[in-house]
Amino acid sequence: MEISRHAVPTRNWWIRHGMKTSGWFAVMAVIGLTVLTGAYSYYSQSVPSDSFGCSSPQGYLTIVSDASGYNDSINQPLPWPVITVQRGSVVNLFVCNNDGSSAHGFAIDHYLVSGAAIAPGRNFRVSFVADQAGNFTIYCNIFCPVHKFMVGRLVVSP
Ligand SMILES: [Cu+2]
Repeated sequence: MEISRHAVPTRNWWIRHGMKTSGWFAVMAVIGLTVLTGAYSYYSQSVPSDSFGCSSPQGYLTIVSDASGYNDSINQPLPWPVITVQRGSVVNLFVCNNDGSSAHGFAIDHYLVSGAAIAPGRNFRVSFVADQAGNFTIYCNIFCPVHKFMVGRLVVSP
């Protein structure tokens, strides 16, 4: 009688402890999965797989920014690229950051003064009416490894 009374609580203690332990592991597993899922969705938002490669949308002029500047501008006479449009026309630009490691900026005097900082693998679209004629500098508005080579020009002819 005495032995069984002692034995039962001891055995129960181990069972309860075992259940608590497996319960704790289950909680940790759920937390771990949640963290992993969160990390995965953050990662996939940061680096969309379809951005690398820079396939241009219909009707957009494409500017690829990477370690070679804008459209290989480090190997071209600056400003590069030079985009020429008629005054009054709609300008659709697709700026694609194809750089695996560095963000690049994109700004245009008068037309896109606020500029955009484009993370690696991301792209940026901008459309505007070229309502003012003249020469407008296209430039990178954040510091990056090829910063001084990121100088292009938008020419709006009258
Ligand atoms: Cu830069």
